Amino acid sequence: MAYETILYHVADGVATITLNRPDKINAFNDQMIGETINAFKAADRDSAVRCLVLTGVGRGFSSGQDLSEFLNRDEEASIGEHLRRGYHQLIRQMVNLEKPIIGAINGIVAGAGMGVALAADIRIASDNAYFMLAFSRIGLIPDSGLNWFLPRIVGYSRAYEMAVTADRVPANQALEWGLVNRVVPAEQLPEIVAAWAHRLASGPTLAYGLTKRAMNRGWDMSLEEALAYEAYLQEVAGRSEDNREGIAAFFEKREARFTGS
Ligand code: LHQ
Repeated sequence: MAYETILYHVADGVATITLNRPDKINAFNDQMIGETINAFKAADRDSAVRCLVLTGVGRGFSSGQDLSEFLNRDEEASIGEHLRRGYHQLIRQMVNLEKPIIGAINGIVAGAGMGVALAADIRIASDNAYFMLAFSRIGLIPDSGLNWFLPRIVGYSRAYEMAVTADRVPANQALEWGLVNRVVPAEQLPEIVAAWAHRLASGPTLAYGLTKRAMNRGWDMSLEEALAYEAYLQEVAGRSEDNREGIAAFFEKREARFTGS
């Protein structure tokens, strides 16, 4: 499929989706939301893909919604409908996709771009990146799942502070708050992310996918429900080739060769 606002590339088990509207710091217009959803669907369907990377071209990951689409909107335009048709599908697609997604945070992250970044499973940020909620500066509330993701990741008070001040949270503070897993020198981001992606794509990816499902569903479960659900999913993992191979490799004192099956 030909994309115009993103780049999509698959190599060595890793699908890389690159937001590509650098003159607007990768602001999401309708086309880019649609193409990003389609790329995630393609990576989901492709059994050769075992790990995904989401990143951006230029000095930002994403500045959020392309505000030019809302500058002179007519009275009938519904932001709620825009969210339901676009961002909600994208966020769901990412969270329900049972393959690890690495957000390679290459710079500025603002507004809905932050919701998309937080829907990734692991975030590795360049040292010049910053996060900014931006919404309150234009009289809006956080959206794109941010009211769900952000307090769970950083705690309510930090999340609320970010929402009402719209202040920038630089990479080092983002690391301290748990918004990102690692901060790396900007020039080394591509190679460090590639090493992470290779590592994950060579792992027991069926188990990685089930882990993602267990942890995401677990947010809304009681302990009893979570115990029952993980026992059920462990039955599935326990019947995998990777489980057999992992145990054999342990006793043969060698590296396991996982296939994700
Ligand atoms: C942009 C944008 C942008 C268009 C930079 N749009 N052009 C959902 C549903 C419906 C409605 C509304 O919202 C939502 C969810 C949301 O995401 S709301 C939040 C939307 N995002 C923002 O409010 C952030 C707007 N951008 C900024 O505040 C700044 O650009 C930041 C702080 C991100 C970066 O500042 P600078 O480094 O100083 O760069 P800049 O402002 O000079 O931007 C570079 C260019 O990119 C510039 O264009 P120009 O033609 O002057 O070079 C900006 O107009 C354009 N751009 N963000 N979201």
